[in-house]
Amino acid sequence: MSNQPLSDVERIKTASRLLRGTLKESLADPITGAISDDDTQLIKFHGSYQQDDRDVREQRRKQKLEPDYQFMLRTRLPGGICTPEQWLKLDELARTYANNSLRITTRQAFQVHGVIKWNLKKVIAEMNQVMLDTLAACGDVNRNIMCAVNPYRGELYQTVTEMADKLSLHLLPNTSAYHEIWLDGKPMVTAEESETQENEPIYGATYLPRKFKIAIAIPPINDVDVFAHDLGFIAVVENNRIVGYNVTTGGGMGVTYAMPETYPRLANVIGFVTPEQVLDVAAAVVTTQRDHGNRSDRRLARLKYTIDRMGLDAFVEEVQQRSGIELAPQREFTFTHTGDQPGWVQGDDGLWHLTLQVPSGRIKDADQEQSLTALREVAKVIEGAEQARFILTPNQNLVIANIADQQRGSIDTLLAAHGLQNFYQPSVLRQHTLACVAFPTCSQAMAEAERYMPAFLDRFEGVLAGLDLENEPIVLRVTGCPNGCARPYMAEIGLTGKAPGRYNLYLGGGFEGQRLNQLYRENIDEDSIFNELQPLLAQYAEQRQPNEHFGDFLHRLDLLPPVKEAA
Ligand code: SRM
Ligand code: SF4
Repeated sequence: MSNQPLSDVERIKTASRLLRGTLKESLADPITGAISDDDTQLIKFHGSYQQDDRDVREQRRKQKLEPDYQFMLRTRLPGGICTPEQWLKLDELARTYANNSLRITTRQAFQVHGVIKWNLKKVIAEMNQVMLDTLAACGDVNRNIMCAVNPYRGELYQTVTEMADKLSLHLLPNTSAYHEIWLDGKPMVTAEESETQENEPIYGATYLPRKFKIAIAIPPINDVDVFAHDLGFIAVVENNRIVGYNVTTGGGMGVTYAMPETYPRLANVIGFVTPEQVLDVAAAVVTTQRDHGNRSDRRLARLKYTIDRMGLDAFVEEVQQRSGIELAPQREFTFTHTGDQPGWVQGDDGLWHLTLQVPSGRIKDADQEQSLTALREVAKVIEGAEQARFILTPNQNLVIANIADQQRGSIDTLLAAHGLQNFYQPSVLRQHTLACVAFPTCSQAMAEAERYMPAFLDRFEGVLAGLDLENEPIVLRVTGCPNGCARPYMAEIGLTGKAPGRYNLYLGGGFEGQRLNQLYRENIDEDSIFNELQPLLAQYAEQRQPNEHFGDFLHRLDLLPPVKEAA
């Protein structure tokens, strides 16, 4: 561990009395739409970020008004699964208290944006009425657990989603602060007692040095991007039963441009565990990071840096000692792709599942496509069906799951009536594209992402069509900054925002999510992006081998610059 002084966030966590801070006082303060600086760090653990509308920031500054403060709320939703009743509640909250949209995140959660301070408590309390919470959706704790989305695989799917639930509960903060602050729960302990009588058996009083992320994959589909996670479990299936999991650790995306010592990293496979061993191994990885992670510099605090500092062998040894479990040798696995397949598919049990491709995960009523209304109507239709579920995918898409044959027609009719035909049959490019939120809500955005996609994709589709490449799947991911919220460093083509209208271009990631891409050009505008891509794509069109992906092609022909050894 570092000898440097602790970061300010560590001070705030230490003083917070297990995440209480002065949040109650901040919420009650009538003078401002903001909360105190320290509380802006603590509220993340409760699933919210203080933001302001960046589109009007300058105008309000000129008018000498405080920024247009508002809050984003993110749900904890293991595996992205919710009931039609929960959907209807979120839809109502989005229209009553937020910006008339629901956002499916790249980690299978919902976000609502634009909630003002005075409504925050109401929104969380109403979510609670339908058994939804936002606890630990952000902050230095384990975040929403991602889980493969394949409801058509019956029992296998049920097994992994149950595991995601168990992991989420096992690693949930123990503090009753959430209950007290948002749900008017009676304080279980007084402020003074909280330090001695309430404890966090896994996290301790200062939680983790940094965020922590877990995913569960079922090969051959790597929809969860398991190698981008701090901790991952790859299901090993024998005779249609999950006999255990290969364990992966040390993945992560975030980079700080000015700090060459920061880097994206693919997780390492460290061994195999049985289903009974999963919780203990997960807790051992979490507590190893808790005790060995960097608490001085948050930019170097993720598990990937802890592992590289300790050395992988020493890290694995520590995990084995803490859990009392010796990891078995890893089993074989093969991944074929990361994305989702839109359209209807029938499951092992005869029920039907419809995957809809939702552009950048944004559900809203636009002129042509009214997805907010359409999905509200669908939720009403399937509300009575006990098994029906909505499942958010790691690719910002949506599955309407467990639908009886006789209900398919009415769902199709409703979606068509609201202009969602393209959600069934997006272009091949759009099917493999992710974009983060970025402007106007994200405080970190340097360039547009979600809002830029429609125009960028139109132009890109034109380029691909001109080369007869419109049916070649190419993974494209765009973010407004180097934090990597759409996992751009795993993409065959990745763009990360540098300044308004300017991006870094990364090329050569693996279609299966098992290879990082490489920085190809820095700080270029849209014309330059296409000037760079055009000749490479033209060469790909001419010289690719059957079924060869663009990223693999760039590597085979040695068209990429040498990798800089970040670590
Ligand atoms: Fe993220 C911060 C949005 C998935 C890496 N991310 C943010 C914040 C909260 C900005 C901030 O700090 O003020 C963004 C809020 C924007 C907004 O207005 O909504 C934000 N991240 C998102 C979402 C909504 C992107 C999306 O378009 O879906 C995703 C929410 C996931 C969820 O439901 O929990 C989201 N973020 C990711 C991912 C992808 C993943 O986890 O699979 C990553 C890369 C993987 C990783 O963590 O290594 C990611 N977000 C970051 C980072 C960089 C972390 C790092 O290690 O350097 C930050 C900045 C930070 O933590 O300081 C960040
Ligand atoms: Fe914001 Fe950057 Fe994440 Fe995009 S990648 S949502 S711009 S933090």
